[in-house]
Amino acid sequence: MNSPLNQNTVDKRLDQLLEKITELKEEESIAELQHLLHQGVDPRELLACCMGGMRRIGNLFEEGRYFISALIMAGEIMRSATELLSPHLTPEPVSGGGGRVLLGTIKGDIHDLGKNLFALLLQSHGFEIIDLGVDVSAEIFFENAKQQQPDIIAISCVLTSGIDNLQQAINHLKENLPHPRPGVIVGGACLDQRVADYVGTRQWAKDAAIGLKICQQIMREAEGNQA
Ligand code: B12
Repeated sequence: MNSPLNQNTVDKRLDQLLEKITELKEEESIAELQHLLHQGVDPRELLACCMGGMRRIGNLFEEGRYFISALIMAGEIMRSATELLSPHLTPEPVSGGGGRVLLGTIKGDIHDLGKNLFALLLQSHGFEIIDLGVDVSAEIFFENAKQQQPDIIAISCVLTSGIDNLQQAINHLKENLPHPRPGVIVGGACLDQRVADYVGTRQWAKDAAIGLKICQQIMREAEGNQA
């Protein structure tokens, strides 16, 4: 659906939405999101605006102007926004055709909103998700990988303080899983090339859409090896 609002109006409304989110006005933010969605504004633009709000709240927290209660409220806003936007962001879940993905957030980290968005995107492209939740240790990833035999293990890491646990989990999986080993992909806000090198993985993404492409590539390579 094309938006009846012109781009200038949309940009202005998105700026206002960003302000509302940053000020932690949950009800107003969700009402505005609903309104803009009905006006035909691209849900990806709306999601990007919410994530921008999260970054601003995070920065205010770092500067000591917001406290932990603000992060909790931010999480609630992001959860409601994701619930509202999800059906509009991805096609209907497709069953089969992708691969099996064992997914979890690394030990010490309880952020799950990004992980859940990534799971949703994968499901809508035919992947089956086995979600281990948050605060998942190397041993739990390993035990589940042994039992469930996934094609891919995907680990979310948002906190910088989770990086050592991430490295430990990747080493544990590399050392103990028998060949052919599932592909491992890591993702989340704290990932960059330096972190990926440090934890010992080639496959990483800061963004769920790039993560999906990498998972599809891993599946193509695995099929190529079987042929
Ligand atoms: C909401 C929030 C919380 C909520 C989380 C609620 C929840 N259920 O997830 C709560 C209140 C629990 C929380 C707690 C804390 N938080 Co917090 N939190 C945030 C905040 C504001 C938003 C996070 C969010 O949901 N973003 C939206 C999602 C959709 O984005 P995302 O996670 O980046 O995910 C995207 C990608 O990264 C990717 N992705 C994610 N996972 C994966 C996995 C794979 C495999 C792939 C491919 C892709 C992928 O896909 C998503 C879409 O593209 C951020 C600020 C920010 N800049 O993001 C701080 C932030 C992450 N938190 C921070 C901190 C410090 C904390 C605390 C330590 C605070 C404290 N003193 O207690 C605790 C830690 C608790 C713990 N042990 O985990 C810091 C982290 C700094 C750092 N570099 O380590 C941030 C950056 C704030 C800041 N600027 O200081 N937090």
